[in-house]
Amino acid sequence: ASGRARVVSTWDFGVGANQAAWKVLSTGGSALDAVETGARWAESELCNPTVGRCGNPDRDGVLSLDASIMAGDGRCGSVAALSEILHPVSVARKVMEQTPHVMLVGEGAQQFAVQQGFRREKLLTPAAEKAWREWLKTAQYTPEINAERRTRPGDSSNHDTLGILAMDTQGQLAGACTTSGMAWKLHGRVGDSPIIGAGLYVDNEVGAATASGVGEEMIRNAASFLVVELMRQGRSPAEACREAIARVVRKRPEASRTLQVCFLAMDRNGEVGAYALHRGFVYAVCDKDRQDDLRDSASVY
Ligand code: SD4
Repeated sequence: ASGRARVVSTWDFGVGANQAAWKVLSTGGSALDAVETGARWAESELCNPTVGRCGNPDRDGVLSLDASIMAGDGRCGSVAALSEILHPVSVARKVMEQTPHVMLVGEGAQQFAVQQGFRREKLLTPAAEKAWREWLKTAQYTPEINAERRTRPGDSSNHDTLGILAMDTQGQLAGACTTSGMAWKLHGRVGDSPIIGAGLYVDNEVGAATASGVGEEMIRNAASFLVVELMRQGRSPAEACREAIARVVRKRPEASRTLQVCFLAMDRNGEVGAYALHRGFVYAVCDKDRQDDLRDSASVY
């Protein structure tokens, strides 16, 4: 029954997120439930410095989380700068389903989460707090390329978000994105992950895209929307990601040498593609034939 169902996720930890999502897809569940389940796995089980409860805090020592969720029919919800709530992606889904809005931020998002029954809890780990105190000694904000692959929880790594895209047995698409954002960011900084069209975009007519890396570049280029629109014009997922990366480079050639930007896309036929600025971006693909497929993305540098 799992037929054409497929789920793809950013980075090597995407394998775990996909496996959680696959339990939903393989039993006939919806793409929307699948991506939420995969993102929840990353938020609570992963414990890395860039997603969920073990994330590194901002410059002021506050762990603030961003997440979004989108269905292929255009329904979407997101939260930004949300603190002390374990599952931002589920709050994003509540914003989508229980409010007339798309996005809630900061204290208002937290207030809404508590009203919806989410528990407020301290999420900053001792390791993350220690890393922050260490960082304070120099207080230099220098995002690293491919942080996740080189570091362990609590290290001073900077980015690597979970972006997850799924197609269910009915051919419906959905996506989600969840992150603690850039470590040591200014308090109040919002990245691309909760911004529909930047860190995530899904359209049943075409396909879905998500992003990881330095979010400012994705916002500047409305990047995930761009990838989906390029697929609409006939590009394959890989070509669309490559062209969007080229746009990022064109706009900021110098910055592009030191920042990582990664795109992952899946079209409505289940074809998957990716492209990154720098080497080292990997993504996980999962369907009825293989549940632990990890692929290397091509890159400019
Ligand atoms: C952000 N895009 O907040 C996120 C961070 C990230 O891989 O993706 N890291 O800018």
